[in-house]
Amino acid sequence: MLRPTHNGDRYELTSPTAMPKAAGFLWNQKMMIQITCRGYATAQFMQPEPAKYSHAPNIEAKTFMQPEQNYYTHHPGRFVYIKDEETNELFSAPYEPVRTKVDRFVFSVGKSDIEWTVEHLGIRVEMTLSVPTHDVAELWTVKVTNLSGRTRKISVYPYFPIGNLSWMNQSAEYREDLKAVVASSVTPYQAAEDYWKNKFLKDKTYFACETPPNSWETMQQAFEGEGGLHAPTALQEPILKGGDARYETPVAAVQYRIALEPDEKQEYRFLFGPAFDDAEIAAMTKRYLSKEGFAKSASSYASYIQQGRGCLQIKTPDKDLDNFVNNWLPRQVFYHGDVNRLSTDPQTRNYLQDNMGMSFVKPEVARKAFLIALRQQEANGSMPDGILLAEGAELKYINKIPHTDHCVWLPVTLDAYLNETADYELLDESITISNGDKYTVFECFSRAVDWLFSQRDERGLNYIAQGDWCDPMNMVGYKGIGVSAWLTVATGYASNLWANVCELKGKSELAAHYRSAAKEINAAANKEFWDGDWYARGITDDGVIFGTKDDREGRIWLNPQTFSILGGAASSEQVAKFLPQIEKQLTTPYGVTMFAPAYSGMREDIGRVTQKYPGSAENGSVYNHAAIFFIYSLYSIGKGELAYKYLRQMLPGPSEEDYVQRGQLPVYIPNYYRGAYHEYPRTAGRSSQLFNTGTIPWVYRCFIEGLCGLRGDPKGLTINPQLPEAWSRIHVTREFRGATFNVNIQRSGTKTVKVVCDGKDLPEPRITGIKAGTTYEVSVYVPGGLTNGHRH
Ligand code: CEZ
Repeated sequence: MLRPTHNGDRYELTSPTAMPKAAGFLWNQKMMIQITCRGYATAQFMQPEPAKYSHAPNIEAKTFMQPEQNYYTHHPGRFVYIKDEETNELFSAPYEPVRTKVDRFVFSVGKSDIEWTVEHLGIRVEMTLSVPTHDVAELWTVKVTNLSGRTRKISVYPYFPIGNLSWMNQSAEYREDLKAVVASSVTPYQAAEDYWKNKFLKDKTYFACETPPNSWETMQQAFEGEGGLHAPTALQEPILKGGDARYETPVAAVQYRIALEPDEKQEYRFLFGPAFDDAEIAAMTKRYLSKEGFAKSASSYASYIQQGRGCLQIKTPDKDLDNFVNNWLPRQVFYHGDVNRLSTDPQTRNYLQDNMGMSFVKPEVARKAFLIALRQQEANGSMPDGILLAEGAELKYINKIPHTDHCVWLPVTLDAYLNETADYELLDESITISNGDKYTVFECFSRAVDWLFSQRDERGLNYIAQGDWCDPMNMVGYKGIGVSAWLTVATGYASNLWANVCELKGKSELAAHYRSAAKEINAAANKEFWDGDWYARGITDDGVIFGTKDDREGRIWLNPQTFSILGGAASSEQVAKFLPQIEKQLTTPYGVTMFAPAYSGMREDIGRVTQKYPGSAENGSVYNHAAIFFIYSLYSIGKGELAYKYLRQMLPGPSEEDYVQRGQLPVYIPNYYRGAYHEYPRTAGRSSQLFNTGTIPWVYRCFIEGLCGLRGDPKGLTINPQLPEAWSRIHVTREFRGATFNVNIQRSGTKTVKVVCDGKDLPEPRITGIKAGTTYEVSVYVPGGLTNGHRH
């Protein structure tokens, strides 16, 4: 039903019904499209704010991507109807809207294209989707082959719904001069000043055909008629009527009436996307809409995607894991780092973490991101809720709500960047912040950490305002009193990390200052939040501590435990107390949940997180971002076995049962899998299908620095692999500071890690004096003999 092909470069799903929401996604810096195996699509483009060119039939949908988004017959999608002209039988590819049980179905997700092969009634339909590297458009190829061994008369009808573009003005017609269905609209607005902003929006959607069709229909209702989308009325006639849409919902449906000899094939190409005017449609058609244009674009796009190949290739006993880590994980890292979730004002913590991933893929991009972010630092050292990336962009939605954690992510993400690059010169750059003051990058970091310390109550605990890392925890501290246990121990972590950097920059006094500040804040956390077996999550405006054993819901939360490990608040005795509690209360077969039990209804002193459906999103799901912090913290204290167990659970599969339960292809990690494992076992494990998540750079970091143990330091590469018990050896290729390391890691009788580099025994497990352009052959021997018979 589901298998990797082409060395893991693609995944193929051979059923349209087993995992109906299974999807792939493609993007460039201006657009993104997610499309399911059944043909439903969600596409966005930037102008510069996110916009759509294919809508729902009755509203102009202007929402975010929804978790577990639901599809329905009229949902935007890309389809091809096939009609047998002799028998009038009908089916559609890929599967919707007709939903015929076909003879063969393959949904094949690649890194730079998505394909379907569908066979029915002796006809094969192959559909391929690709996107350009720099422009906004979908490039579609549709091939039709006669497999029946006899001459056939068929009609091929691409059907691309455009949906409701505007309640003010919308229409569509077929334009012979452009060989395209062109839908026109006016983006609705009310305020006069918006006219001047909207004037240059791309209010047209076009469907351009390389081969002129025999007929067409551009009005949704005329196409569908009384037959409905399962058997559209227009398809019952020999020829589409060539109708237009006059303030009626537009559609792009065209017809090719053809005869095919046995084995004969017809190939069609289409371009679907938004445009400002006719001239743009003509120019796009000229650039792309030909066999050569498509081929050129495909190879350029493949090399763009290839830029995200990352710095790690692994060969372990787990082939599915290798596929993911070598092929798909760096792709998702690159997606986040290269397009910032297609937002003009990414949340500051997202922006910094997405760019943390770029430290491993394109470090120069990560470097630039620090500068862009710090130029927006406030005069008091705080960071804004979002980082503005486009001229004229504004902070919107969640970024208008005060969250108190953004400064934490500066030292945290800098740590990864410096490990990878040792670019300590970054700290000497001088920049001008939001109010015009000039600082060095080093000073900006100190000021950010100082700000975190300044935002504490008399007990030394960090205020939460309307949220910390957990966005929807909006009512713990909205009166200005409530505090966050997570943020308190995370401030300790940030302070310690910053102290390390101060030390390396030769500022020992400052280093001592930040170390003692961390000690002090950790002591406060221990005094106020330690509940005997684990840390609480916070104290509300009314002084109520929560996330403790007295709570029926939200009893134990992962984040405060995790960051108490990372920041040093927790002693090893405390860690030994809470780890079994996490195991007992938070683990599921689909990963470790962010807290449990999920809230069953609103707690007005905690906020809207408790109003989310129990087990979904932040309300007690396997929220992968929280889970990966935890896994990272386990690697940091040498608990590689446990870390790996949770890490492996983050990937769908490899059993069929697991794939079906999660409902997602192993080509990305979603932001959550449903939790509430005990309350709602039927839905537990179900994927959100959202591929935007801060989880990703941390997963990559866990594989590189944790499992493979190949972590950069100021002078070289420190080696400390943490192989899962069941593995006796792995092979790793690691690109690092311009050099290549071929590393064989194996278990041996050694007590400590031993490294042989290019035939020489090293005195310590660390390679220094690395020369760019060199390939190093490295053997690493890790403790743990080969006594266990189950090892691979
Ligand atoms: O958004 C994410 C944020 O982008 O939620 C994380 C937070 O750390 C990320 O910065 C945890 O709260 O209800 C909400 O506002 C939610 O918070 C969502 O918007 C959430 C989604 O999962 C987005 O993918």
